[in-house]
Amino acid sequence: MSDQGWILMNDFAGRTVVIGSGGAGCNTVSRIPKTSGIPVITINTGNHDSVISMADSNVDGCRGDHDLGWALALDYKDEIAEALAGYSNIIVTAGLGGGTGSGTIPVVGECAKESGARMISVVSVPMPFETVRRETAMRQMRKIIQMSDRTVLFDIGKIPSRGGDVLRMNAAVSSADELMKEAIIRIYSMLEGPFFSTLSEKVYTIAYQSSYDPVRAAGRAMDEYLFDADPGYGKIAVTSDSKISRTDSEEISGNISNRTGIMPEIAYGEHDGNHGIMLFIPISYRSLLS
Ligand SMILES: Nc1nc2c(ncn2[C@@H]2O[C@H](COP(=O)(O)OP(=O)(O)OP(=O)(O)O)[C@@H](O)[C@H]2O)c(=O)[nH]1
Ligand SMILES: [Mg+2]
Repeated sequence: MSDQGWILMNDFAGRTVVIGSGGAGCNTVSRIPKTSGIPVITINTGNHDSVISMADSNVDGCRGDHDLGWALALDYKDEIAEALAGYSNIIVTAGLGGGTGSGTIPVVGECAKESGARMISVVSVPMPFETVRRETAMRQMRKIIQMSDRTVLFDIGKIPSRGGDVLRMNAAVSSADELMKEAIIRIYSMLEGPFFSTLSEKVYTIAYQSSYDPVRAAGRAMDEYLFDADPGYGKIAVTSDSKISRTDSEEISGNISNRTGIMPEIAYGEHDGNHGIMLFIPISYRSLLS
């Protein structure tokens, strides 16, 4: 690695924290292995064994009222700011459509702005049959996109199963948690390493496939956009948790650029064996904001 690479890594290493807020956010971050060494802060309303527990233990959530979640988070802003102090990168995750998670992110965003940290939001929108929550989530999402330096969006209703069918609620939710956790770990390692330039656009969706054959995994991941992604827009980032040979890497780049006209950036890990290939695909967020 070049000298410059080391300087970048030294500048950023240990500077990233992950926040899970609300029921969905806390569930997602609980999947991050303790052995990863990733610092995690949980925020919830009432007694939920979270690091920051807003309101009394007899209160059980904000019942979908994000104004209440926001007002509570403002009351706890000092605690939140203290927990975030010293970090330059904040990855915050929540399921939109509820009260606590959706209400907290803007306050986390204010704390980030005040301390000069950047905020990456990893958020999901509810299933289509959760009609009201989904509409609320779409409105909340616009604000979150505007406040965040980068946003990664998951549409729980579009999470495909292995066989290609749409998943039932419980399976879709736990699948979303797993994918979001995976994305958080990848973003964490990008932020701690010299790769942040890879996420150059503002809004992303992700697609994920795992296989012993990285070329096949990348090909199949292209069929799994989890939001209305537009692969013809901006950059595509590919990460793998394992080593990829130069030949495989060239084949993946070739396949993706043939299909989208975009030459992807590939960042891969150090492990041997099974390849978990994740594609970060930019969304033309202007259409989401209109
Ligand atoms: N990924 C994931 N999503 C969930 C889970 N539970 C619920 N959701 C989704 O996330 C949305 C928000 O739900 P919660 O996370 O429970 O809401 P909250 O932030 O705790 O807000 P309040 O309970 O209203 O204070 C729901 O509409 C669901 O679509 C979960 O365990 N994991
Ligand atoms: Mg809740």
